[in-house]
Amino acid sequence: AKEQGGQRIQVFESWMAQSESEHMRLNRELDDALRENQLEVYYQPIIDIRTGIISRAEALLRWNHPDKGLLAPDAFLSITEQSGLTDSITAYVLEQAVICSLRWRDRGDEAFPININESPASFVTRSLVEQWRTRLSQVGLDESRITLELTPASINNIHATGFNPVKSLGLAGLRLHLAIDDFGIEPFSLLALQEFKMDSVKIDRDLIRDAGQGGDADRIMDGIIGMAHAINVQVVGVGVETDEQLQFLSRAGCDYAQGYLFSRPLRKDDFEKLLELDRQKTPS
Ligand code: G
Ligand code: MN
Repeated sequence: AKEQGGQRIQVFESWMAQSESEHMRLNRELDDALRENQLEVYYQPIIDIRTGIISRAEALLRWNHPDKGLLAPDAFLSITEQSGLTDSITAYVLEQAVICSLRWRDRGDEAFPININESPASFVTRSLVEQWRTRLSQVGLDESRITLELTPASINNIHATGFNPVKSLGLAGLRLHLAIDDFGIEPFSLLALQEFKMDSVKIDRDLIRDAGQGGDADRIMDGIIGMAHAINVQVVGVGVETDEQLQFLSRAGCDYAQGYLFSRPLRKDDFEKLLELDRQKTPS
């Protein structure tokens, strides 16, 4: 924080513990990855619990690393956040999501709703939002079809700087939907639900793990769902792996579920096949 002029907050990231050379090497590799199409966006379905059908997808960035195999963002994003590559990666993820959203129609023949994570797409700068706005209007994609998932840490950061993207950048005007990721396991101000006009919260898989056991986790989730619904915020359960967890979420009135019980994150083509199968189902 001092290096960057002081009077600011800098959240500790794992890359800071790595040596400078390791950091630089990864940066160079990532630069190659972008140019050599080693980056790929996977899609994981998000199911409407009431009807049982796929209603949206989360876009998840993966890096097909030549030596290390398939890498999830945790393994490399904290590095990109510090590099000039961020904007290119952001643009790449958005571009992929836009193409798929336009290609995969929902049941009402509207563009398919897709969630993007804020970490591969740190959008909270004016220029980035402008870039997105331009791109979405160029392709004629209704902005509300793209949802941005923000982490509590990033909401805290935004809060600490006194900067409100909804007000300052007119995100409400842009009509992008916002979701809070990792909800329930990291601290953040509940006021943000209101101030940032969140559309949904995603209950973290650490809480979902104990769902349906009749313990405190159930009561906490009942509370989260009740609170969210009282202010018109929808709830997604993440990391749903068992029927028991799904049954609990259904009873508790949770709106959406995402997890291995339904599907792992899939490559674009595989997701498309899954979607075709799903379309043949009648909503329950
Ligand atoms: O924090 P976020 O919601 O963006 O995390 C999504 C990640 O969670 C993805 O990388 C995905 O592979 C992983 N994931 C998705 N569903 C499940 C699940 O049912 N169990 C576990 N353990 N991980 C999951
Ligand atoms: Mn997410």
